[in-house]
Amino acid sequence: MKRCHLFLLVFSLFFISVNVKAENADSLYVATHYNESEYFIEMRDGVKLFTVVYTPKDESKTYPILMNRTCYNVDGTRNNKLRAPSDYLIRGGYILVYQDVRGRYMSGGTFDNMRPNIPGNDVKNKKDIDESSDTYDTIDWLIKNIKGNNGRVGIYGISYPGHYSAAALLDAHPALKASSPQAPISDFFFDDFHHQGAFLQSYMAAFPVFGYQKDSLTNKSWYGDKMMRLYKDRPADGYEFNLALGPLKNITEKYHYDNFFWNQVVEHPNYDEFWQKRSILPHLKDINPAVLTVGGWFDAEDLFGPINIYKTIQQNDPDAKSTIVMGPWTHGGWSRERGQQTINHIYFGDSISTFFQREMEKPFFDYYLKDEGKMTLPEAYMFDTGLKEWRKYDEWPPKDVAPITFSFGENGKLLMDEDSKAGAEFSYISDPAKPVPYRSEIEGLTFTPRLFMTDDQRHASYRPDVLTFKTDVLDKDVTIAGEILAQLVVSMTGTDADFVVKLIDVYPDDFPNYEHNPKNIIMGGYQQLVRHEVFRGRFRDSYSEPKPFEPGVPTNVTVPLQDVLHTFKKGHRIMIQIHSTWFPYIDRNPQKYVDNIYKANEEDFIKSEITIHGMSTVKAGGDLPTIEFLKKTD
Ligand code: PG9
Repeated sequence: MKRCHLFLLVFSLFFISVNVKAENADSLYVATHYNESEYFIEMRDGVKLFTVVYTPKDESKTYPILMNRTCYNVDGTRNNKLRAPSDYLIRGGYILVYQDVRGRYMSGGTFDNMRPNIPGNDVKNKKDIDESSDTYDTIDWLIKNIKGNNGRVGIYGISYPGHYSAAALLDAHPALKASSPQAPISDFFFDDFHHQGAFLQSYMAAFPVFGYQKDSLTNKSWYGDKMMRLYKDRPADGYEFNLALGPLKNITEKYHYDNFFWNQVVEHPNYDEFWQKRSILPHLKDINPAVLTVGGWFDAEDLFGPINIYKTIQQNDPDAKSTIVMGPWTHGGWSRERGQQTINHIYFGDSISTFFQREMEKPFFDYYLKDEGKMTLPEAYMFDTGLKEWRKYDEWPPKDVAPITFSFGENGKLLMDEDSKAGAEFSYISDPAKPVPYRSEIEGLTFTPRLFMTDDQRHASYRPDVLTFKTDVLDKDVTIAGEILAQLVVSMTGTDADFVVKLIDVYPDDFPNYEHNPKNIIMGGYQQLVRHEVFRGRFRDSYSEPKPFEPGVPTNVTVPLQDVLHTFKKGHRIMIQIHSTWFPYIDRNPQKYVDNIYKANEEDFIKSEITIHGMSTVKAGGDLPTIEFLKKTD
């Protein structure tokens, strides 16, 4: 088999395993307990969506329908090869349904990334189509045509399928009683491809999957040759490979020149109407079905999504039947059980995914779709990633938690609830030609970033272009539960900059090594990343109207980090790092203001001396005030 075919096979298996759960139920069980059938269900505009249906052979009773809509090919769930949902649900007495969304694989129509929702005052009769109307039409057909259903429907999915599970909530079909958006994408300007306006260059290789329309109904990928443009060289070192690429415009010229999604990203560098209309957040109102939103605290792809979908539903409808679960997982990790739950070098406990599947996910669907069991799920079921234990909350973020205010002292001292010395300044030279590596280890060309979310930050601490502040050794446990907001006052010699803010747990020097790690991974003194965020400074006053900095003028930049629940244990230290490049996780800011960084030239990339002024603070914990311009709909 040719190398490139072998690679495509490996890549497809990786992609399926990452985006559709590892095979849970053995095919023999499925073959002996289910009948499989396949349909092309007609939508209101005549487009037909390919749908695979598994009905229990035992026809003595009726069953709820549990559906999954995906852009990643339902072919993997045909012929009894189910990979979702969990084994508990596959063996739990449900009619299981899997559908290719519009424009993907065996379904008709045209694909649109994060297809804009078009609210209709009468969803049943609105003429416009979107994921909400496609879900409505599918449910309507299933209820009327699939024998043995009990008239109730649930939907679940991870990542893009998680987004479709959230879209199902909008003008929901009356039979839809429960939805579990898991690692759902909410808005591509804050999930996946961008963080607060900065482009995730670590996603560069993912674009072929989403940027070409297929020209026929097919259960095979049609973009493999575009993937190979990038992977044929099989770079061993993603940092070097991306640095050698130079400005982003070289990616357009060399790889993605005919990719419609890449070209949309290039033409829409700001949070304009193109992105705003693709956000699901403004539409999450009047939610009737029960919602179980699930996320991973160390999900490098969709962490913004679950947290903000849950918070938006809560804000719009405090009485909604809505629960959030956040556990020690990477993207979709809760669907995979390996016994020991480890993320890169860090161990979090055993059978954590099983606990979620058995004690949270299955009881949720059993209760709302079958009236079985009791609803004992809390408002928020959150895993403390420092104590490594589950916690239940009546509200999230907790309002009864007083935030800690961190500020920056001399000699790298991180101050807690203590002001920095008047006039204190901390400077570094940020050089886009020598960006801060985002990994502690060498990795090749990523499809998406993953393992850095708990990575050791000592390689960054040693660098002069990384400001590192740490507390004294803690004499008691310190828990941070809730939101984090960095309010920086910055100045620079350039006219644009990015700001990376990191919250880090520094282990004691005598912390024992973990058995699952290679011998060279020293846990004593480990600087574990707990939370990070990136902010492209040009968007400091508005995501849709960027502006340059004035050299030398102290300027406010607010960096909202995603929520955490982490206890820094006695004997540990709390660390905060600030820097302005993080590569190739994000693209390099030229640091000379240009209108569109995707079209910047080599000569636009300049060194800049950046100063963080002492009045900067990082507030952590509790329910912090929402900064007006940070609201996602301008
Ligand atoms: N949110 C994930 C993703 C989207 C786009 C590119 C790469 C990953 C996912 O759907 O798996």
